[in-house]
Amino acid sequence: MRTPTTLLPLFALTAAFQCNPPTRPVPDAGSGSQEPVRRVARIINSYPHATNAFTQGLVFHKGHLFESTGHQGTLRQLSLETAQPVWMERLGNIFAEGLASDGERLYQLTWTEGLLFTWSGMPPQRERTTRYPGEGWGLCFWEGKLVRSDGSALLTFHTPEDFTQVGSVEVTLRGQPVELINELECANGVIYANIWHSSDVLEIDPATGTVVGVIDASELTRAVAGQVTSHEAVLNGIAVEPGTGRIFMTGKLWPRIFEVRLDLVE
Ligand code: DDQ
Ligand code: CA
Repeated sequence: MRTPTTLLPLFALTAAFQCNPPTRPVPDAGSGSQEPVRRVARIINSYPHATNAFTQGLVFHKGHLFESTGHQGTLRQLSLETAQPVWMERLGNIFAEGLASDGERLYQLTWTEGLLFTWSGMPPQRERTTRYPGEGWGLCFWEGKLVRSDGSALLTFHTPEDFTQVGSVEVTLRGQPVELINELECANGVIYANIWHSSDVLEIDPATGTVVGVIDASELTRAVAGQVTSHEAVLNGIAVEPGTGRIFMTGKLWPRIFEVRLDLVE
């Protein structure tokens, strides 16, 4: 039994020498993966948000801010002046999810009901209900297609007309799949995405699924930390205002909607 113990230090030394690069480490050596840029979300403005709004989708539509909420689902038009919605429609016992605009219509997912609601007009009226398989989490509109997340690492692309699936990409960070992709926002050439129960927001290349940026939004979760009680009151809700480029973020049951600036971390 003495032989292995005396041999061990020599073996460990040899293994360490073989496994560690002799000089400086090479980032992403051999993996072909891409190192994302790092940003931090800084709060530059703060507005009231209804603390009964279980935010699942946030998007600008025809110049107004709209929100989709879960549990006893709603679609609501918001103003930044008051937490009270300007306009709201209740969906009864339907858990509404991601919300997207193609400029003409609003598209609203449901979590497990398998129903997509299409709204048109102002105030919006429910025009169509379309069935789809699987779960609905986040939704945004990119180059003529609706992009859906479903809690996995997959983003699926659908036609707005009948929600036929026409493609998909896997979201990968440094070559590894990222699960639990939630609320989405298509803007600035990327898909911004919340990860469920995380204060990191991803920037995803829509063509490949590659995460090209990671935004630390923990300043927002810290700002509401003392004001939310539910464990499910997580960051969820990203909207970029067309024209101005202003970026808004909120969370489920949060008392505030924040306007943020994204600063590059050098
Ligand atoms: N999702 O947003 C991650 C898709 C759903 C979050 C649901 C968290 C609350 C669970 C309560 C279940 C009551 C039907
Ligand atoms: Ca959004």
